[in-house]
Amino acid sequence: MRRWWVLAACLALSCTANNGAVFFLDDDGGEAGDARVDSRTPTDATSAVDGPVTVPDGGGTDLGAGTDLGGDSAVTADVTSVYDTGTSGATDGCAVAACTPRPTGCAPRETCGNGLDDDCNGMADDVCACVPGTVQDCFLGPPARQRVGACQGGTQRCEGTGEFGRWGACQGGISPGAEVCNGLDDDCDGCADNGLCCTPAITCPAPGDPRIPDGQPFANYPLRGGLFYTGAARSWNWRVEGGPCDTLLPRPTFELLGVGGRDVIFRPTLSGDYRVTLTVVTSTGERLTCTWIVHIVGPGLRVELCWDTSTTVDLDLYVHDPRNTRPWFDDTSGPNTSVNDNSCNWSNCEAVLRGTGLRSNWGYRTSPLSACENGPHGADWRALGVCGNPRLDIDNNLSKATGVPENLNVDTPRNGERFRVMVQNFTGTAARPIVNVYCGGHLRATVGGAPDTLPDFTGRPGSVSIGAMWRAVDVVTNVDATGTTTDCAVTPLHAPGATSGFWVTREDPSY
Ligand SMILES: [Ca+2]
Ligand SMILES: [Ca+2]
Ligand SMILES: [Ca+2]
Ligand SMILES: [Ca+2]
Repeated sequence: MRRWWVLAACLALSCTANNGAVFFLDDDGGEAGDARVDSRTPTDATSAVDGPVTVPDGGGTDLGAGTDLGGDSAVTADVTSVYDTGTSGATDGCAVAACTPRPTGCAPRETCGNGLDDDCNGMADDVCACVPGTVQDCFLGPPARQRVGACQGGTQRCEGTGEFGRWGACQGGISPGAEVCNGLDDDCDGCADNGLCCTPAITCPAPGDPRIPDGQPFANYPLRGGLFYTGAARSWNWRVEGGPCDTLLPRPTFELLGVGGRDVIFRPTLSGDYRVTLTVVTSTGERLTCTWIVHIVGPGLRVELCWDTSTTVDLDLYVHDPRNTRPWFDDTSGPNTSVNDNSCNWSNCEAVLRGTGLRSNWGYRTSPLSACENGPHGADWRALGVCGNPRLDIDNNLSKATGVPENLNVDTPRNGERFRVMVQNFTGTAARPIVNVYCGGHLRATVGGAPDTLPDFTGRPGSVSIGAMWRAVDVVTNVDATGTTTDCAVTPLHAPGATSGFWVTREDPSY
C-alpha cells in the first residue's frame, strides 16, 4: 500500500505578479492563495481533487508518480506524469544488472523560477509570470531526472507583449526517451540500458562525456564517428540543428564539412547549443542513432544580431560603452557618419577601422589571437597580433558581407557592468531583427523574435539621417573573482514611461 496524490490537470492554475512577486491564484473555490491541489484545507470541499488520496496498489513496484515498472496493473491510475510511457523496465525475461530506477520527483504543484516541470504536466514553469524576451534554462522531464543519463536542459523564452509574459516551450534539451541498446541511460532513470539484455553496437554519449567537449565559435569541431561505432558500416549520416538565428537567416550559421563520411568537421559561428544526430547504417542494414548536444561557449558577453532581410537590408549592431551614457551619434540631423566612439560599432570595432577615431577601448586587455583569428577578418586580426576587446566580428553591410549575423563580443567584462544594446536600420526599409544575448555561453535573452516581433522598424536611411534606432536590452554582467563571466541579467527595454512594447525612435541619438 502506498499513498499518492491524485491530481487534476494543472492547466487551470494561474499566477500573476505584483512588485515582482509571483503567487498563485486559486480557481477551485478554496481560500485565496492556495493552489488547486490543496492538502491543508480539508474544509475546502469545492475541489474534487483536494487532499492526499490513498489508492490501493495491486502489487508490483511503484516508485511514485509516473514511474511504473510494469507488471503492476493498478498503478496505471497514477499517470500524473506525462512522461510515464509505461515501457521502462520490461525485462525480456533475462538477467540484468541490479539497478534501482530513481524516483521522478513529480510534485503536486508547480514551483516557479526553477525552469523545471515540477508537476510533470509537460510544461516547465507553466503557471509562472516572466519578463518577455528573457530566456532561462529549463528541463522538460520529471524534475529528479534532470542531468541524469542522457537528460539535459534546454532553454525557454518568455513570450508576450505586455509587462509580464508566460514561459514558452522548453526547447533544445534532451528529455527522457525510450530505453534502447546503446550504452546510454535514455530514459534518465539512473540505469543504462535497463530492461534490455544486450551488448550495445553503438555507444552514445551522455552530457559531460569527454567525446563531446564544449566548442568555441569559429573553431573547427571534429565529429568522429569511430568514437561511437567501430563496426562495419554501409553509411554515415550527420545532422546538426542550431539556435534562434538559424530560423531567420538564408543559410545556417554553421558549416558541416565532409557530410556522408564517418568523420566530419562542424564549424559554428555563434554561441549556443547545437543538437547533433549521428545515424549509422551497419553492414547488416541496422540503423543506429545517437543524439547529443554540443555547447559552443563563447566567453564573456556575446551579442548577436540577425534579421530576416539580411541580404537586402543593412542593419547595424551597437553596444554602448558601459562607463557612460553619452549619445550614440554626435548630432541629431546629420548622416550616419556622425557615429562616435561612445559605442562599439562598425566604424571602430572591426579588425580594420573605418571611422576617423581610434579603436574602441573600454579599458580591457586585448584578447589573444585565438579568440578571433578563425573568424571573419581573421587575417586582419593576425596582422594586428591581437583581438580587439570589445570587437565586432563582421559588419553585414550587404557589400562586405550579406546574409550573416553580426556578433559583438566583450571577452572580459567586469562584474556589474551595464551594457546597452542598440540596433540601427541603416537602409531604412522593413526588417525584423532579433537580438540574442549570451553570457558565459548561456543564452539569456532573445528579443524581437516571433511570436513577439518588432513592428515597423523603418525610417530614413542612415546615409542621410540617423533614422530608426531600436534600443533593445540592457545587460548587467556577473563576473567571478577569476574574471570569468558566469551569467548576466538582461532587461528588455521599453520606451521611457512604458512598461511594455519596443523602444524604437527616429532621429534621436540619445542613450
Ligand atoms: Ca509544469
Ligand atoms: Ca517549475
Ligand atoms: Ca534507464
Ligand atoms: Ca540505453
